[in-house]
Amino acid sequence: MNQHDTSDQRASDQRASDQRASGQAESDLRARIAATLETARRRTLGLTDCLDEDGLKAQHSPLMSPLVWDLAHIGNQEELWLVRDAGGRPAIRPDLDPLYDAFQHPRADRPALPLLAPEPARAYLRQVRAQALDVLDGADLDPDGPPLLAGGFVFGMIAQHEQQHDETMLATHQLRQGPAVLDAPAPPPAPADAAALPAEVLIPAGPFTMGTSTEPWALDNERPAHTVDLPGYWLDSAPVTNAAYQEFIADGGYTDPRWWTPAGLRHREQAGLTAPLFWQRDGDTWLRRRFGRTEPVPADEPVVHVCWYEADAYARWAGRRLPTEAEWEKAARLDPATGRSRRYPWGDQDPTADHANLGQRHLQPAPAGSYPRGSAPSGARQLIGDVWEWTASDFEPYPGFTAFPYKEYSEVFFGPDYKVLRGGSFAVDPVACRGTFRNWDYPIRRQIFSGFRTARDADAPHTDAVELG
Ligand code: AVJ
Ligand code: FE
Repeated sequence: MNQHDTSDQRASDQRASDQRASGQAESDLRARIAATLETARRRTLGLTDCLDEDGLKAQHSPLMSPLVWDLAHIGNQEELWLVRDAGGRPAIRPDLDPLYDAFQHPRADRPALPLLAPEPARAYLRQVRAQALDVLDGADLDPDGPPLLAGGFVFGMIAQHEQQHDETMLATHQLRQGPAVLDAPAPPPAPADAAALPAEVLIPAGPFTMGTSTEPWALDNERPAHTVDLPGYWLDSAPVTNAAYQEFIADGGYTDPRWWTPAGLRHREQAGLTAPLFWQRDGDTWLRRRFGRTEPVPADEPVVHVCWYEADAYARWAGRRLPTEAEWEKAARLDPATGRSRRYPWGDQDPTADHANLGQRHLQPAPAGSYPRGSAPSGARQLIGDVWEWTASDFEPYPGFTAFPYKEYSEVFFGPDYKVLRGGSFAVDPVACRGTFRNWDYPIRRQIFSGFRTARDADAPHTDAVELG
């Protein structure tokens, strides 16, 4: 064999080994997708098997769909994207498309639609899933292939869609009257060092990379990566607690017009806001209803079920402000040692139970100061999990945004009507939560698992920061 043959042989060996490696990577990815879809389905069934037919068909709040609508809508989106679009297969139930199109019927109107009853809806989900898994088996997931399938994007999108509805369904459970049907262990108590955490951490001025162009399952609104330069700012080490929020209430915060924007004031009066949703006064103490049980409001837990106007008013009362979305993301992702933006506050590894309170493992936030292993380099904790954090920012596209794969996922919501929430709650699965993930809602909404933390400019005078306690 001459020199030439040998190098040809080496090149061909290398190609064969690359193919084996990429074949292995692709079968690992296929297995991960199947497991991710299965996790979502187990949660969907867990949230719906626990209620009877009437409980699933009822509208528990005009803000929410009946749970049977979410159920079949999950199946319909999976049919549209995985069976028809990715699989190129014929429609299974085209007659269902208009019923489960979120844009054709507002939530309040959905109970009046001729919806599938629970059992047929479950059968439809099984039928769609069997075909979706069959499509997955034959799909070319090459990261350099067509964008819908590249790296399994559309499968990831549908798993995230189902998990987002699982969070919405959990919010419906929280609004539902009647005896408790869900149960989960309480999160662990705060770690010993939580009480000694500084109230706020400094994020020095400078640029960072916001958004992503490389995360394979990132949705269109998280793209593309771009540089944002920020002045220095201080950010609360942990989300604002119930204890701190009670001080705002006790100080007359709800009725003091100094703390509210004109729109906030109007909404506060119209809606009669006096405390977070699900709270009630009992003599000198506050109680809350949580998934059908009434309990004292835990002092050290992040406040949840507040609207943007309440968060904004609290921040002004505290002599502070809500962080912008860019400030939130810089604190959550920038590694100052390398200048690189990471996937999560702790690094690039997927979240474990030690990093964050995610995935409906617990049906409440963990005490402020929890999850030291999930800390950001700045020392800020619980940026991921526990409560969605309201930011000061409107939901706007990043420079260079392109709608993908459909305008109705993000683009139609851009503009000043919606505020951005970051970081995910105890109710969202890790697949639909990361340092770049953007959620949005109207500033009046508070049935979602929403809390907040506050910030101030680095050059602003220091006011009495509220102690974590
Ligand atoms: C991203 C949570 C605002 O629930 O309206 C579900 C997610 N999009 N089905 C929503 C979504 C389509 C969306 N949020
Ligand atoms: Fe949906």
